[in-house]
Formats: sequence, C-alpha cells, structure tokens
Amino acid sequence: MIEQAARQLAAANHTFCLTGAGVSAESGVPTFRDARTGLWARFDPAQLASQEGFATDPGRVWRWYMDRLAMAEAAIPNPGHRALARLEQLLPTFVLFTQNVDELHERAGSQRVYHLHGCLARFRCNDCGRLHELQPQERKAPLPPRCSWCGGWIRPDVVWFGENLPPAVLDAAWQALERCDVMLVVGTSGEVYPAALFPQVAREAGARVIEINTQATAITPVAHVSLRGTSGQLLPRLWE
Ligand code: BV8
Ligand code: ZN
Repeated sequence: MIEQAARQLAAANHTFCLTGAGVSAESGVPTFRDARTGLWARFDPAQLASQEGFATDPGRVWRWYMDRLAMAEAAIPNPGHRALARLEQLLPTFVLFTQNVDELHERAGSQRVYHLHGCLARFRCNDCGRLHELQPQERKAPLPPRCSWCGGWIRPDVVWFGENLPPAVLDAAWQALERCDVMLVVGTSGEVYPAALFPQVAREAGARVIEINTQATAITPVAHVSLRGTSGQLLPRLWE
C-alpha cells in the first residue's frame, strides 16, 4: 500500500497536501479530538475557540491560547513534518494546506504553507484587526492586552468557529483543488469545515486521495488509499 502511494505521489503533476493536528501529535502538541489527551477532552471548543467564548470570558480564552503557544514553541518538528518539507523539494508542484496553527511545518523547512485556520503566534485586535506585537509580560497576564488604537481586546490571529477562513487562503485552496491529481491527507479527523470537504472535492475532480492516519476517520470512505500508522513513521517512507 505504501509503495502504491509513493508511486502515485512520484507520478503526480500537482499534489495537494492537507494536514491536521495529528501531524503535530508526535511533537507533543495535543490534538483536538484524541479522547485520551485531546484539548477537547478538557475544554469545550464552543466556549473557547469562538467570539462568544471570548466575550464571555476573555481571560480563560487568553490563558488557554498562551498555554498552547508555549507548548507549540517548545515542540520540535517531528519526522513527519520533515518528510513533508522534503516532499516539497522533490515534488515542485507540492502545496501544503494545514489546519494547524503551530509553525512546525515552517520550522521543519516547508516553504509553501497555507494556514487555513490562522497562526497562533500572530496577534490582532478583535475589533479593528490591527496586528499586535506581544510583549513578554502580556503572555503571563491573566487577561488579554488592549488594542492601543481602539481599546479592543487582542486575540490570537486564528480562525474561530463561526468565523470565515482567510479569503486569500480559501481562494488558493479552491484553485489548488481544481488542478490537483493527488491529494495527501495527513492527521485530520475530517470534522471541521470547510477543510473537511476538500478530499471529496478533489476526488470528484478526479484526484487520487491518499490518507495517513492512526485510525479511520470521516475522510477514510473518500480515500482511494488509507494508510494506518503515524505520520512520523509513514511519511518518510513515501519516497524511499
Ligand atoms: C466557516 C483554529 C463560514 C482555532 C480551528 C459546513 C460548511 C462550513 C462551515 C461549517 C459547516 N458545518 C459546520 C460549520 C461550522 C464550523 C464547523 O466545521 N464545525 C464543526 C465542529 C462541525 N466551521 C467553521 O466555523 C469554520 N468557519 O466555515 O466560516 C461559516 C461561518 C458561520 C457559519 C457557517 C459557515 C471555521 C473552522 C475553523 C475553526 N478553528 N482552529 C484553534 O486552533 O484554537 S479548528 C481546529 O480543529 C484546528 O484547526 C484543528 O486542526 C481542526 C481540525 O481538527 P484536526 O486537525 O482534524 O484535529 P483532530 O484532533 O480532530 O484530529 C486529529 C487526527 O489525527 C485524528 O484523526 C487522529 O486519529 C489523528 N492522529 C493522531 N495522532 C496521529 C494522527 N495521525 C497520524 N499520526 C499521528 N501521530
Ligand atoms: Zn483595535
């Protein structure tokens, strides 16, 4: 199976790679839905990754994100991240769309990375949208900083539930979906939209869909090949 996937990748004209929290799991960054350790096991996403949650308790949301930022910065790219950076070098039309808000793909050497759900290490005003450089003492504060322009709360530049994805990123995704002939889906449960629709859209446009995941997901029925295992083990074997 892995050999078949490697051959399909090598023969691809345009590869669309979609990653989720599973590719960062081996770096020690908790996934969202892994029942044992997932963030969702201890927190309610509607309460935290949303405007309503932020308005209700900005301090709780801020502390949650500051904890996640510290974990993401302490994490080290794993062999899966590095393999995707290598695949980008080997396959000139390989493009990576990640749902993750950490920077582990970039730190592993990936150059062409689109963040569908934004970036944890970037900050902006929740009201006027101006970007904000975070000061060390603000990371430790119990409440988010206030915008120096309009007084609004500062928040991470991530996409919350109910918020639109960055239009330029979404446009790039639809264009890449139209021309891809192979889609590689790694470490995502396929439960968050619109990213969860991408494999189906690619398959209907004639692409071969290859999934890598430790378990079956909502994407599995759409995949032509679904490889069971960790991204850190399987991705490096895709060009042996
Ligand atoms: C929007 C940033 C327009 C914040 C996140 C239909 C169409 C459009 C929208 C919707 C729709 N239906 C419902 C919606 C609304 C909503 C949605 O999808 N809700 C879900 C819960 C049903 N979508 C939105 O609101 C989106 N906005 O569409 O705007 C709009 C507006 C209003 C109303 C309608 C439409 C915005 C969604 C973005 C939310 N922001 N993150 C933050 O990080 O705090 S989502 C969050 O979940 C992360 O980005 C995360 O990446 C993402 C998805 O989770 P996964 O990455 O898949 O992670 P998960 O833990 O679930 O799974 C990990 C997988 O890895 C597992 O399968 C596991 O088996 C595997 N694994 C584990 N270890 C390994 C491994 N695999 C390999 N190796 C390993 N070692
Ligand atoms: Zn502002």
